[in-house]
Amino acid sequence: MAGLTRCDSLIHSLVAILPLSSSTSGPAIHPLVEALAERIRNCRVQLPELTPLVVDPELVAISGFLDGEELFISNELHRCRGLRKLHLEIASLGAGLQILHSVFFPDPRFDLPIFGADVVAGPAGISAAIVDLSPVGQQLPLAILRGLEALPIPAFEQVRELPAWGSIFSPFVQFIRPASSQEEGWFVDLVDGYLSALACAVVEATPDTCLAASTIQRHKGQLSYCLQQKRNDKTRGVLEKAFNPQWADRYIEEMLFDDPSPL
Ligand code: BLA
Repeated sequence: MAGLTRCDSLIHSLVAILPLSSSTSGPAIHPLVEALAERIRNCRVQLPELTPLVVDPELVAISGFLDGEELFISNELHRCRGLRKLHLEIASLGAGLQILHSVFFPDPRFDLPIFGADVVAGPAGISAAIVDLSPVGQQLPLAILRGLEALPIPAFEQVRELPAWGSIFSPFVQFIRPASSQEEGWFVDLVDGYLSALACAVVEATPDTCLAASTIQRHKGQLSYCLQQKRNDKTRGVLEKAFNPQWADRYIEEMLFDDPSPL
């Protein structure tokens, strides 16, 4: 993240960099985005040895105007025992677009999957809600598998088809367009279930050494997850339009899907 300390190219389109939280600035947050963020925070706080990650203050809250429309991105970053980076981002970009993005990246020494959730709310409502615990090896760790198998999957009306780069997700991925506020509530509960399964595994997990074959394989798996996520043209498209291509590139490489440190 150090590379983002000098975001000169980013700032040209921004008129203000304000150290404010999203709840005190910017447009009203969509109820699903708000509820999901709260749920993720509640799960996060229960993780062992949780500590905030030091982030460039310019990247904690990014605010400005583009063509008269308010832009706002807020980032919360932590680490805990077993997870190298817990990222929760809420963004409002342009006319009525709100995004909740959250990824928990494991420390490759631990046999843990990657938690990912993304919610995209447009003027016509939520268009995408996705959650997964994605494997970084051949398959999910057994404890995670058992935890997810035990979770009832709600009968969402509109299940969406994954894009080609979505081969990184597990068979338990849920990608839906919620059809009602009831379904939105189901989705929040589902994310809670995925996070609870992860939290149990985090508490139980013990690290392998840096040089263990299992660590090396999981490191490779995480690199490949990041690479595939960067193939999502929709994320890049929004950020490029709101800021500029260079800024979008650095933000994606260094904030959203930064590679794990070399072993
Ligand atoms: C789709 N992501 C999208 C869409 C937008 C964004 C605008 C299109 C909405 C739609 O298809 O209905 C934008 N997402 C963003 C932006 C950020 C973001 C700007 O997170 C961050 C600032 N995306 C993720 C993660 C997952 C993910 C962690 O970041 C999954 C765990 C998935 N987003 C995802 C998928 C799609 C999507 C699968 C649909 C892509 C498609 O259909 O082509």
